[in-house]
Amino acid sequence: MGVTFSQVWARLFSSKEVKLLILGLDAAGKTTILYKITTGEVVAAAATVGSNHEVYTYKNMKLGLIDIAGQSSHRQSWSQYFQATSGVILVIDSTDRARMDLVRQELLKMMSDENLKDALLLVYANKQDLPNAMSPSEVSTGLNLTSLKDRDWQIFGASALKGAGLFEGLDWLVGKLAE
Ligand code: G3D
Repeated sequence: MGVTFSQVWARLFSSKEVKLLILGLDAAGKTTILYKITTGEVVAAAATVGSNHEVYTYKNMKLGLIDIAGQSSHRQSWSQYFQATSGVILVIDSTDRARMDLVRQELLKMMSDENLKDALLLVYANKQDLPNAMSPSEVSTGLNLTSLKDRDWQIFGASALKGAGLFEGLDWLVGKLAE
């Protein structure tokens, strides 16, 4: 998966958006993360219908962040967004032990999609501010991340509410995109 100098140059300085999808089950914290990153605020938002799209320039990279609704009825249409995606930001509610298996299955499904074969995977183990949250390492085990072959992935503990961990994750992603 070689990236030439001219590709890096184009990614860094062209006005083209780097497409990043924010995915995860409903109530994982996707919309909260989108607006915490782009506005610095925790914005009270109604449940996402379809998607929210924000453009955010970070470290000279123009990121097109697309937060897609995660209810089961919407998950079937996730793949419609996959084309030309550079990275997936998977948001996990770290307190939601009951649905870890479901997220793992959804992750496997999306990672096997041809349109995402080169996409980076950033996982936010969100809601770390809550006392019953699984640690990032527990979430990683639950998702079986180490089984993902030929995939650049990284997991970060995060709290969208407190703003913790979000930019550490974004730094990793942008660093990888610039490689
Ligand atoms: P979604 O876009 O993935 O569906 P939302 O999820 O961003 O709408 O968040 C769902 C609920 O989780 C919201 O609470 C939101 O405030 C809360 N939430 C998001 N991130 C965190 C976090 O890091 N910690 C805690 N404690 N809560 C978080 P409401 O009450 O509005 O439904």
